[in-house]
Amino acid sequence: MAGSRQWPIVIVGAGAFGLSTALHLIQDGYTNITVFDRGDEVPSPYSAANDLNKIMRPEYEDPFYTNLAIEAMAAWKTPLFAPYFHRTGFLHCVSGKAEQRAKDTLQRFRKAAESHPILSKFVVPLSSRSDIQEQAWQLDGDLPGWHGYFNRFDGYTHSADALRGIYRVLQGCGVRFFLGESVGTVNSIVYEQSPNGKRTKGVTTKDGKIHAAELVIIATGAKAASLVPEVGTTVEAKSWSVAHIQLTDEETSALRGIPIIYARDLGFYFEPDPKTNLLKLCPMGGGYINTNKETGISLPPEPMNASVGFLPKEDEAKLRELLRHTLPALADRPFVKKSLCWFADTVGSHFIIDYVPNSSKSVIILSGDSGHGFKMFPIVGSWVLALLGPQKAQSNEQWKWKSSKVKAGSGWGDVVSWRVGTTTEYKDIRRFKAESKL
Ligand code: FSA
Repeated sequence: MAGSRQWPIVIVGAGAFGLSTALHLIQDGYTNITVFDRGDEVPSPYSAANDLNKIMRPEYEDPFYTNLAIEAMAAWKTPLFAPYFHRTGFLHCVSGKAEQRAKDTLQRFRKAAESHPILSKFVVPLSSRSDIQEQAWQLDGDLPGWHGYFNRFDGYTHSADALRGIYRVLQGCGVRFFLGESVGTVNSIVYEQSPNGKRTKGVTTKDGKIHAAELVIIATGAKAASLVPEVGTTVEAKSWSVAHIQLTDEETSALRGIPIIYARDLGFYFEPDPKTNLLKLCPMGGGYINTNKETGISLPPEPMNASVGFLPKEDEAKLRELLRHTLPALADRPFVKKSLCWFADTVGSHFIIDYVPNSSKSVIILSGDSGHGFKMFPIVGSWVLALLGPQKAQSNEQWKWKSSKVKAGSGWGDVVSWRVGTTTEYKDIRRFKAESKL
């Protein structure tokens, strides 16, 4: 029966958007859910959320997202998600050398936090080195010209562990998982003609099987255009560097509880992970795209491990400066576990949560995390339930299917207000890697 809770539903992608959707569907009584992922395990190496941690900060320049992230924060505090949320606070600054654009962005975030009825009481202004050291005594660098604010409401999430934890819950609830290159790679969505265009019948996988479904949900992030070519250039695979420092037990212990240390012009880092003693850092920048000259579409490079093991030299310089300003004893430590993390970027940084046009409402696309999606992990699936509701339509204009009139390969990260720096083609930084080996 159409629309029944017994519908076979296929979710492609066991990342943050896919798993959250499976969770909400199960909680809503759907009983026949199958999730596919090319990776051998969850967390999948293909998921942007397969990462030590992600920032959980509700203040946004746009009040809509601020309130949404506050809703997500409440969900992070529930028993299912609480083990993965750490409220360390968010020390959000610019250094004295920051360009005006970075300072302006900081001001907008600060205003969003200071003027919000829930957030305001958690915010402390930071105008000097000693103000900063009151919130994070471990920062013994000069903190040259650093200023901004501290928000005690905020923290970070352990994203890989959160994916793993929810995956286990879903397995226990009877969600089926097909993982790995052969059984988990979905090659195509199968359609049949219907009175309103076409309608899906399921998906095919690399091992030659057909899996029947009444509803197919594509949650493949930066790879959205591979299965739904109509996405075209509206989703741009874009990446940012991630690097880590391997600390000792004592160093991890000494840094326990530090907030996220963020300079909008340089980058940010997190409290070290007590299990692995890894301290994760990310530089700020316009990101890297991988545009196919013929199609104009940017997709993550293949094979996936091509993005692992290097850090562009500009990014390394930013991270070393960030450490010199804040924790100089670590400034010259080797970086380990270096990689690029590929996101699904959209021109306005809005998510895409909608039906694929002309699919008779049988295919849904979830994409466009734009580098700020993981904080919503606990609630993404509720947006899918809303789509399945009586209206069967996305009522939020910003999350609708985007038209394909975006200039190909434009690397619009340059114009996203909260980023500083220009977008570079991935092939140009790979060239640097080859040179650096000589
Ligand atoms: O929601 C957040 O504050 C995450 S920002 C992380 C980041 O690396 C950005 O700094 C970058 O500009 C890009 O959007 C990817 O995500």
